[in-house]
Amino acid sequence: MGRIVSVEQSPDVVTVEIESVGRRRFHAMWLRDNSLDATTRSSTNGQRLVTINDIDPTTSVTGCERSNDGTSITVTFAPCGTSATFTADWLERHAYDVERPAQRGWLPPTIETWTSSITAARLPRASWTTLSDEDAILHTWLDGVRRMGVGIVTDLPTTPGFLCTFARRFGYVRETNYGEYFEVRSEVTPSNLAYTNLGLQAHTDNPYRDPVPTMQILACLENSVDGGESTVVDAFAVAQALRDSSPEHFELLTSHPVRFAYEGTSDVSLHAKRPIIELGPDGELLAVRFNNRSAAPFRDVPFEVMPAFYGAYRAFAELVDDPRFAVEFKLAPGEAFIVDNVRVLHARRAFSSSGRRWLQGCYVDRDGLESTLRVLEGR
Ligand code: NM2
Ligand code: OGA
Ligand code: ZN
Repeated sequence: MGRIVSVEQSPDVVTVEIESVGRRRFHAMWLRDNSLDATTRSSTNGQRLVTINDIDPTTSVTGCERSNDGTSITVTFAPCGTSATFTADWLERHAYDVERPAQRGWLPPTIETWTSSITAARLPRASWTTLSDEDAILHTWLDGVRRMGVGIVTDLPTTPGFLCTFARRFGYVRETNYGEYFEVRSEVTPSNLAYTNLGLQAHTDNPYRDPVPTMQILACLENSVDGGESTVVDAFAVAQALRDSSPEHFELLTSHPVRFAYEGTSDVSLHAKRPIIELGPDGELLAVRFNNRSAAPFRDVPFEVMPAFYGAYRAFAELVDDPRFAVEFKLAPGEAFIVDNVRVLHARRAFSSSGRRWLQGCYVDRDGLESTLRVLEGR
């Protein structure tokens, strides 16, 4: 942890020099708004007690004292007259006077993109026998899932619905029209092409839903068919590869929304309008939505741009199908995988009608998983 070696103040800005970090500037207004004193933040739950309108717009810094050991500074403000202490560690973690990625489609350092070379052996993997009651094992596995966007669990009971017990170990199940969980097996009158023995191109689930489910679990109860292998593809790696090889294609897919729809049963009509590659306002790569079965007619791309847009869509899809991005495995009964459903695509190979294949699936919200992980990390 860095020590504050020096501090300078002006009415508008406090500048701290943090050992082995560097110079970081903070505005008076920002420091006042983020004060951690008991009149600004509730000491029981940490929530802010004041609104921005409670803070004088002319707020300035009238004093700034460094503690003798350099672990904190205490800042005094006018005209309110309050003071607040900020630790070096807190200032370092919340600094905004930092270099930012220049390139659109950047990812935070918590994310590691991957391609086929990692192979299934290097996917985050844990056994339910230990994951179920050892927090250290859960912590390591969730950390891997956050970094890679995918994880495998083995030794799950093949009791129907057990995947929800697994999901509740770290998060909350997201119920949809498909149920709390759903049966994935070949049916005579399927309400969805997933419920057939056809191969499925790598895809994200439910892009026709807004908000889209952010995680999916698929658990295997039976698998004695020929075929039916599972594949996962890191669509963040694909999107960045597209950006690096054809920036104009990347630009097209990020700057025009497409439509997705599902109307597979008479009681459902789900529609959403979102880009295939979604960037945040600061250019961060946030989400990919890709599903050939539920793509609806695109009608938000101008007539003049549509041919180029199709070129970009095809270029992206060719990379999605390129084996150099795919990691393949075959689920055995008692095994399950989880994917970040706005990052990692999943596919399956077609399978024979001889033998039996039975998976169960459910959706989970990623924010709950990340919350559990932060708590395990000690925040
Ligand atoms: N199922 C498995 O998003 C999709 O339509 C893919 C979803 C039917 C819940 C399949
Ligand atoms: C799904 C799906 C894959 C499989 O149900 O969403 O993609 O292996 N299934 O059956
Ligand atoms: Zn799917």
